[in-house]
Amino acid sequence: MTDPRRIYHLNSLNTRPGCVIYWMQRDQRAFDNWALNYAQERALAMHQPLVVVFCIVPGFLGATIRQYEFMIKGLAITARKLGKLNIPFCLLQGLPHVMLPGFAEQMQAGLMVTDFNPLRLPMEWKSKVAGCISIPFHEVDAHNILPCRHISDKLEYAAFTLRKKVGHKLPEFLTEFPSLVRHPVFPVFHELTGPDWTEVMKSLQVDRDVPGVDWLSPGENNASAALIDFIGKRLDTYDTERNFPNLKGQSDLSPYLHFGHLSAQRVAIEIQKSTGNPASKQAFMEELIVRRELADNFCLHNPDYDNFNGFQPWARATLNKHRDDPREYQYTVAQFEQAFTHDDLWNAAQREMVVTGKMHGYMRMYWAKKILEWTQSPEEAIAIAVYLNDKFELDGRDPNGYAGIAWAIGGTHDRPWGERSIFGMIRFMNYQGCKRKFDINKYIHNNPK
Ligand code: FAD
Ligand code: FO1
Repeated sequence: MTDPRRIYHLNSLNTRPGCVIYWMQRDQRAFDNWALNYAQERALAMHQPLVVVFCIVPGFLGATIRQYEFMIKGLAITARKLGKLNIPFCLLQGLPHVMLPGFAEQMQAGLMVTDFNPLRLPMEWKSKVAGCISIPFHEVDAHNILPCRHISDKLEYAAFTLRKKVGHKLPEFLTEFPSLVRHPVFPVFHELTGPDWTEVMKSLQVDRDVPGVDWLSPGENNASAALIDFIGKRLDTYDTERNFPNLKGQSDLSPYLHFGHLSAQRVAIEIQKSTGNPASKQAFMEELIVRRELADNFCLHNPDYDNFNGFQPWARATLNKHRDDPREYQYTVAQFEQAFTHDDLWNAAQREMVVTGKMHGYMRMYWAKKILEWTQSPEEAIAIAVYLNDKFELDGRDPNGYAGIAWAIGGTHDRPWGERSIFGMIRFMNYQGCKRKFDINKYIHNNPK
């Protein structure tokens, strides 16, 4: 059974007999998906059909054809898996509150289930849908191992405050998943022909200037293969190699985790079972559980997660104090986007993101901090960092990104450091520091103009 602490009622209506709809958004997978498991539990209890629906909304937070192609190819794979389990997958195109009420009527639904997402736009979608439907509407946290709404009811100050809450509760939630069963009831009325995926891709109204990437393939199967590959080949050196941009020390799982092709809980279960180097396992679980779930907590409890007002008071004060400090360099968003700065290392990081759709984690810190240094204000810096991150990163438009940018530019989840110009007491990083840490010429050479 799905742990009730994962479930949040978006309205207070009681379930009535009828088809159960899972409105899939963030957790785009058939397996290891608590929201889908819960929807099936409820449908089986009422001997009702179960239907999965996804609403394609063009232009989501600046996403381009790069991210939509990755997402849609992944959805097609999940749709096939669901079809084999007698669970139809329906694709709607348009705003959820416009499309879903009619769909629920048509399906004579008795319950709508959706997954958890702390971002402003998906939350707005949900409250609008809740206002337009007359059936119970339940949200299930299928993204976090420890349900975000349950593990903390406030904005956590830093990793150590959340880690304390995660620590002793983890075994309660880090459990195996129940398996989906072949659904015994199929909706009798509704021509449930699968979507025409080619047509969907062709008709999408999105920016088509950012090419897709070919170094990783989308969908649940490729995500599971990537996890097995990481555990087998790179987990052991994660703690010593993950922060070196010239090494392939990270897992490269973030695009799969972002689109929900892979469950973080599945990752944690498999890492825990592995016989790898304990220091690496611990380091990885810290990032996967504490850092990642801290980002969801940040976005859920901080409405200004993507702007200056969302910084801690100490950070706003120190950045205000240094607001008028002279900037030795200053660039426009176009110059940043074209990697036209004076700094060859920063330009290489920008090119890595533009070309591959995934900048190395260590370089993301340097990259964002230099945008603060080379723009007129922290507000402009955040706007540019969010714009570029969400346009080019496969894993962009994610709480991890907003928390990462707030950390780099506004000291979120960090502490004050020695005061200096422009940064004030926000942690500083510089070219020399990178030069001392790794072979920057090799990194620059690996990300050519
Ligand atoms: P690994 O090191 O293998 O980590 C495994 C998983 O742990 C990641 O997939 C992620 O889910 C989680 N994780 C690791 N580091 C962090 C972190 N610092 N914060 C939160 N979760 C973490 N992450 C995104 O998913 N999307 C973004 O748009 C994004 N933008 C960032 C911007 C800046 C300025 C900074 C400083 C960080 C950003 N991050 C972002 C966080 C982190 O850099 C990436 O999650 C990581 O590099 C993804 O690569 P990986 O999966 O190979 O990481
Ligand atoms: N969620 C949807 O429900 N519909 C969409 O059309 C959609 C597009 C999209 C494009 C890029 C991207 O990175 C995410 C997108 N999402 C969409 C949301 C995504 O599944 C997550 O809910 C959010 O990114 C939060 O992590």
